[in-house]
Amino acid sequence: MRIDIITVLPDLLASWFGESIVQRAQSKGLVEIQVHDLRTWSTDKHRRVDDYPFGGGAGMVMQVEPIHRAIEQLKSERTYDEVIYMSPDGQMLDQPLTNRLSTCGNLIILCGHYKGVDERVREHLITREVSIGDYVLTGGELAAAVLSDAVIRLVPGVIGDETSALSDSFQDGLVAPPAYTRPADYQGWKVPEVLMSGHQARIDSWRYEQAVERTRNRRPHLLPPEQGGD
Ligand code: 6GU
Repeated sequence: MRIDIITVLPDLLASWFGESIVQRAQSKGLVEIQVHDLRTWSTDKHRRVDDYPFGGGAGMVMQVEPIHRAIEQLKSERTYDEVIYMSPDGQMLDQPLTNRLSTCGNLIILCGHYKGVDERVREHLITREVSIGDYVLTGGELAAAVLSDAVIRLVPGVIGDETSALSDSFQDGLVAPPAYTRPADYQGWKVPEVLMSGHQARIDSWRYEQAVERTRNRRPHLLPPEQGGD
């Protein structure tokens, strides 16, 4: 999988992807992340990529031309499955969307800034708009890092224990059950007996019940109505 990120803050993202599990995934050749400075495609001598909004009002708007040139150049080099624009009014990122994107070969992610992009970018160049929650960030970069991280960790081989991505919170529509490790009794705080019983079927059903109970309490919208969802 290859992800091309277009941003006005390339150093910020490059440092994030230069560390951690994502870096390991890149050195293993499982994913390739290329961060591009939008200013590279500016035609302005001051390398500007934004301008005042028509009709007036506060804040600057990112111009269509540099973004168009950036996306066209990338598209001339390879085929992309999606051109994603990170925006607080986009489709909410959740595990089903993350799963779908993890099966893609090549993605472009455009990070918004200022008062956002010229609407013609969204009309003509973008295939999907994604938000990471109902709150406003100063730019789309952190959101792009969140989306990329969530997607990359699902690529086979990226995280050590492959079954662990499948047993994540949300992966089966439930949050994760409680987990414990040694000691079995810490100053009187005890681990549930069933986990030490060695009886795998009983352990599995205990974990399932706990996951359902926790989902009902914390994320009822994930459950179907017959399991107490809303
Ligand atoms: Cl994708 N961008 C910005 N600027 N703020 C956000 C967001 C994205 N998602 C949630 N808040």
